[in-house]
Amino acid sequence: MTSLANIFQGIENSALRIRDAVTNEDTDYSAKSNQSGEIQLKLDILSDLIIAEEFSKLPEVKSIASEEKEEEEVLHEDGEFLIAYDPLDGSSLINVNLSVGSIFGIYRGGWSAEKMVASVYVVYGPRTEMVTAYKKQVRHYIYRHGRFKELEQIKLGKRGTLNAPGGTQQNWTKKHKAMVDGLFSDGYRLRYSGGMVPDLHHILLKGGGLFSYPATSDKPLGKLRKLFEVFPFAFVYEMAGGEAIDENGGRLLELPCSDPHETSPCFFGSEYEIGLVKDVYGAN
Ligand code: AFP
Repeated sequence: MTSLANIFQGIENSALRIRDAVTNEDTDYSAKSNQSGEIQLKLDILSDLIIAEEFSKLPEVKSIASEEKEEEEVLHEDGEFLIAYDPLDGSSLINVNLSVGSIFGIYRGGWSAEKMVASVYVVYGPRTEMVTAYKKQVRHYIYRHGRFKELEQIKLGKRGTLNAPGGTQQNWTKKHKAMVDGLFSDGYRLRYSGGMVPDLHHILLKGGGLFSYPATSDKPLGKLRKLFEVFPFAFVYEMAGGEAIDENGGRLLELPCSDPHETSPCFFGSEYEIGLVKDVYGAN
């Protein structure tokens, strides 16, 4: 197996263990909070440990950075890849039994977005699915009868029908609210669960739409973390034929990242909806 295939296998192994934990363990809070100040569930900590343990078995993994850890951890000095991950995104949704996910960005030679070589996410819902973006292909797998079975590759249409607007409405700017209202007036349907992984997966599988998490009055730099959430999904969306931009209309994958826990306003979607964002935000 190639080194990356070993990493994908390590992610599959982690995913099955996390899926079991999500199904069987309770959803109590721990006494700790993460770097972003969010109180961690015991399941966040357990998922983080599971992934770190699986990657520590792979000599190709040089170091890991996790949303749940303060600092990068070196696993194998001679390893080739760096992996940033959010072990259990949306974990506050588990006790209401909505879907959650794990997100991985795989880098070679540094943590900057242009050094990303692959990205992967796993959705834990009624079914467990995995999506890998690598070498211009977005592959989709479903866990069925004891193995991940490959389905059709994912491709976004030029224009979709779904609208997933993140953040609290009262904290949106006027132009953002006008844009969201405009999409609804055009017939777009609201699809927002509060879990980035299932919400972005939904848009990818239904052919297109827009997911936005803008700058808001309470979070002027957005909520979603570049390294753990934004860059990996930007990589998937671009490879699926969509676009992923910030509020200035630039590619998210060209943003600098000086701190692993840095955030950015972000927009992911198909060509038509991203064109609208650029119009509204004055980037066209
Ligand atoms: P949690 O991991 O705290 O549940 O947050 C999930 C998340 O980071 C991301 O998955 C969602 O898209 C986003 O937060 C939702 O945030 P809002 O509730 O502010 O829209």
